[in-house]
Amino acid sequence: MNYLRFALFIMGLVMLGSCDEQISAGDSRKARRIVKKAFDDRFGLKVDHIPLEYSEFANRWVSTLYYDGSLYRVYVLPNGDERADRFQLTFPAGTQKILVAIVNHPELAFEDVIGDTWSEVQDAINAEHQAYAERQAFSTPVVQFENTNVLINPDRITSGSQEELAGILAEDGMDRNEFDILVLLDIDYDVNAGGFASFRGRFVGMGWIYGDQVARELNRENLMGIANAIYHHEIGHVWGWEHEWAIPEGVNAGFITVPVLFGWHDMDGDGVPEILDSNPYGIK
Ligand SMILES: [Ca+2]
Ligand SMILES: [Ca+2]
Ligand SMILES: [Zn+2]
Repeated sequence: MNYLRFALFIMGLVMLGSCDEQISAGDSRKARRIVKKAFDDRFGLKVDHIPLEYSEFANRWVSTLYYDGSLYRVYVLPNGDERADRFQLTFPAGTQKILVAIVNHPELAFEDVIGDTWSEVQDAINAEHQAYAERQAFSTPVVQFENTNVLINPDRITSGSQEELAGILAEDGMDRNEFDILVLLDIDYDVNAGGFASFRGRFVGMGWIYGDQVARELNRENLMGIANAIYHHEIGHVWGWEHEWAIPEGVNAGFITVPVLFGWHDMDGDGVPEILDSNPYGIK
């Protein structure tokens, strides 16, 4: 036996030896048992209907409960360990008041689209949530956005921080606290800045998200992409979404993750999605 073959033989033994401990994509029953125990041991929650999805990106199981003002989150790692956390944050439910402050760079001419194409794509986001609720036979959409768009003169923006924006709003007679989430939309065609939001924060920054192959104009397609980035991706972070959570397929593909992880699925069969349900997830 040469050294290489010997090394492979040993590796094979090691992998076989640890196989029993692995929680893989196929082990939903094992993962469910671990998650159920974690919710009970860590938080005293006895949960019958457990949201559970496998993350292909992170190679771990993800479970979330939006319950009693907190997001309870359990990850099950490949070695069977669990990571349980509890966060207070904005829930992905109800009518969310969004202030979109648009930096009015003269070359953009955003004032030409703010009242039509821009508000159309914002309405399209609400329509996606309405269509989802109809498919699920819910009596109301789980989420709707009530948008207020304001144009801000570029010379008023220096840091682009949440504090600066809140100060500008105050100068203009608006109160930051009247809005659930603030969005600063500052587009510079020369910079593919993308967007950001801090996990559990209530502030989203958004810039130009396209490369050289995309026309530098505020047409419907480009604005729809920007709206998707704000209302699905970045606001998803505000609600606690992490990049590696499962990605939806098929009819739910507009959403940033599978509905069950946001509490948007009716798991106990009473017709109400768990996040709006007065007795959700079968919790006792
Ligand atoms: Ca329900
Ligand atoms: Ca229920
Ligand atoms: Zn992100």
